[in-house]
Amino acid sequence: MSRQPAPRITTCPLCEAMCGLLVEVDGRRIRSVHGDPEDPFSRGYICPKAAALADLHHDPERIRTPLIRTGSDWREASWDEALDRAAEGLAGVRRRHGRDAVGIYYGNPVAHNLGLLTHGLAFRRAFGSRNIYSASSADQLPQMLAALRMFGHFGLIPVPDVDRTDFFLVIGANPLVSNGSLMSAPDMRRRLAGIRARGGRVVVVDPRRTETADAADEHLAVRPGADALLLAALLQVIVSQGRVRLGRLAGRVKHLDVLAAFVRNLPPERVARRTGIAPAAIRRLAAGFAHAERAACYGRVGLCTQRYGTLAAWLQQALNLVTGRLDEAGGMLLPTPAVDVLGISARLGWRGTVGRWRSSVRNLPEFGGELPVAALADEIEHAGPRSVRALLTVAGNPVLSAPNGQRLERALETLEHMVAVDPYLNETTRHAHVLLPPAPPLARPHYDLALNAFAVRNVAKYAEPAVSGSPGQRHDWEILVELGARALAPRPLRRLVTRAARALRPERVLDLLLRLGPHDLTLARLRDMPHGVDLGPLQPGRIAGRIATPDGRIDLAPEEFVREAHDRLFAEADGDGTSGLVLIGRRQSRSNNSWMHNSRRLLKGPARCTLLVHPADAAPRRLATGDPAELRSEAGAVTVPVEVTDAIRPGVVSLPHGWGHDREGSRLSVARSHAGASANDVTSELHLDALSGNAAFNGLPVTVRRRS
Ligand SMILES: Nc1nc2c(c(=O)[nH]1)N[C@H]1C(S)=C(S)[C@@H](COP(=O)(O)OP(=O)(O)OC[C@H]3O[C@@H](n4cnc5c(=O)[nH]c(N)nc54)[C@H](O)[C@@H]3O)O[C@H]1N2
Ligand SMILES: Nc1nc2c(c(=O)[nH]1)N[C@H]1C(S)=C(S)[C@@H](COP(=O)(O)OP(=O)(O)OC[C@H]3O[C@@H](n4cnc5c(=O)[nH]c(N)nc54)[C@H](O)[C@@H]3O)O[C@H]1N2
Ligand code: SF4
Ligand SMILES: [Mo]
Repeated sequence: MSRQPAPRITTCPLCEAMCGLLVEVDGRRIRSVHGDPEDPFSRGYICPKAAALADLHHDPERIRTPLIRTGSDWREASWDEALDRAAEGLAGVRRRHGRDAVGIYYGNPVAHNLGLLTHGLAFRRAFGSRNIYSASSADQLPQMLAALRMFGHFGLIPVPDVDRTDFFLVIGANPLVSNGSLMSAPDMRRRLAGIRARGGRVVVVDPRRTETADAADEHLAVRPGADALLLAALLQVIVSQGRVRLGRLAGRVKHLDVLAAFVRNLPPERVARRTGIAPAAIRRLAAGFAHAERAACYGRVGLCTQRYGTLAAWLQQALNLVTGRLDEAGGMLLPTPAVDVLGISARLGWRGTVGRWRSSVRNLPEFGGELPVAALADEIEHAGPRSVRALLTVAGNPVLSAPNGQRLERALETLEHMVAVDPYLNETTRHAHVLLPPAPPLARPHYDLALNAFAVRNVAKYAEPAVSGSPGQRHDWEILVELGARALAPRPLRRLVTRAARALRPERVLDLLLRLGPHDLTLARLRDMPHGVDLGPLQPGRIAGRIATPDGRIDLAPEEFVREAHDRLFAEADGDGTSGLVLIGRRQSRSNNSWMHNSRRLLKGPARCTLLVHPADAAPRRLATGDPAELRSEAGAVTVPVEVTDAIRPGVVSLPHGWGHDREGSRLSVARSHAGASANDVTSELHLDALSGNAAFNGLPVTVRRRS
């Protein structure tokens, strides 16, 4: 009998919850993945996706050798040849058309990848292109812009202190399924139950009665895109009843008067029709939130990815501020992560920038060096001095993730050169000329540099690779280093540049950053605590010292926001907005954005990519569960099976994104057999949050009809 080796300890890199894992390994084979009961943060909790990390690792269709396109087919190539080809293509376009002609898209998994975080920024800067894109502008950009204007730093996004709050107001988020976002908090079910067990309240504002709403005390089925109005009305009630309490930040806040004057015109009665929420319910919510001993108003993807995303993000934070919830225990706090990313970036002068340049076609603003992904197809298609002629995608699948994926897909076909750093030949990467596949997650060291800055407890954990790498594998960061040196450094210097950049391994950078951090940690000390270390609850009183506006005060009513609100929100409040159907999205426990769909274990069971339709909308269209329906917008149409349910608000239909795996030329046979349709074949790149340029996936006007 052979003895089982001890399981390897690591962290799940699939979502923001940072769950601790125990991985049983047999040689090169992963036998099982379990939750780590000794992880001080997740305490054994995992979701169904963790086990699928083994499927990802062993997936025969995961690309392991670089590929070079030959017409409509691919051939395997050595790293040397593939990197040369990739770099020459990028360098050639740069030489012929200038530095802006090379575009880069960084996808969501970058945030979970230590090496891409330590080396990705320098790589991007080295290219010096104004055509940088990322998933941020399909996600949390409104919250970043609100943070920049209010607090002076785009990363100053406080986290709900869920473990101590008595009133948790959740707007446009479904943490029981998503496992939390800008709120790393494994096992949200336990945490929400904890709030209720100590006599607190959970209120969910969402057009769908979600899993989180089911576990809450109250669900308010808001109409999509009306959150800014709802928040303004909550503020109106609080201001008019004299319940403003600025708390410890009182001396640091300006423009309360401007905010008060603005919300005065938006009482509950005026917004009731557009929000779909009765004035009495709004008043009750305002009173409950203001009265609670400790309260936190949290908003996420549903709040951001809508036409008033930035206004909603601003008013969400304003509500926390005027009720004294910001910087208080049980309210909204700033973590003290072991790597102080906020402090370091502030010291380096990276507080955020807006509008230093604009997209060529629609004049959308740059933010933090990036243009909105909703502008990418424009910037490829138009002929101009700054148009994108070559594209590099790193850990991104924008054909399925960006609004109007079909148009983007057509644009990709016109590129002179495209390189993808990605482990799969999928809907996006099939358009590449060179595919550079990184080592899989369980073969890399792990530390959550970004997500710890948004965790509901201060924790730190470093994990060695759970599985030894295969010969010849390259990590993402190594691929970027090699690619950058070959594309940008003069030939005689390439070896030197590569060697210097490779010597600065992510672990070394991490060690340095830990030493600069507030907990006196080093990599060596973290190595001695392989399950991770608990660094205590979040501390109140940290925000004041982090305010980075020029006058050192928090702006409760940034001028640009108030102007935009005046221009559009009042019209929105009084507009009809009742005609026709609108589309929203949803996330699912056994799905991960646009990928992880090649795991049989995750995909088994009934079809997931269904259109939720309320009975009142289904009946006149003669739609029953299982019927195929055509979902159409001005941008495009898909056919999807219907699921009739009263969990969705009348007038709203919901389709998850990240599906549509039936495109030719991808290598995803399991995903193909559960293809579904891409929600982003229907969403529009023209439907935006005007202030930030963030995609407004939600609240899009659509029609639905039966397909025979
Ligand atoms: N309609 C609609 N669209 C949406 C959303 C929505 O709610 N509705 N949500 C938006 C949001 S919040 C986001 S974050 C975006 C996400 O959209 P993307 O940025 O496209 O990210 P993913 O869909 O996660 O795709 C990940 C890609 O990275 C590859 N990959 C996975 N791990 C690694 C790795 O370690 N290294 C490398 N190099 N590649 C890797 C995968 O194979 C896949 O191609 O989608 C957005 N799109
Ligand atoms: N299992 C799983 N987990 C994930 C992901 C995944 O794909 N699968 N993706 C990860 C990523 S990239 C992210 S960013 C996070 C996102 O984390 P969350 O924001 O918690 O995730 P969603 O489920 O998209 O929740 C958005 C909610 O907003 C609602 N909504 C839509 N429109 C509106 C509106 O106008 N107003 C209001 N109030 N609500 C609205 C939707 O019905 C939905 O319930 O999840 C992460 N975790
Ligand atoms: S919730 Fe699931 S996907 Fe997210 S980190 Fe935990 S195990 Fe991984
Ligand atoms: Mo996201």
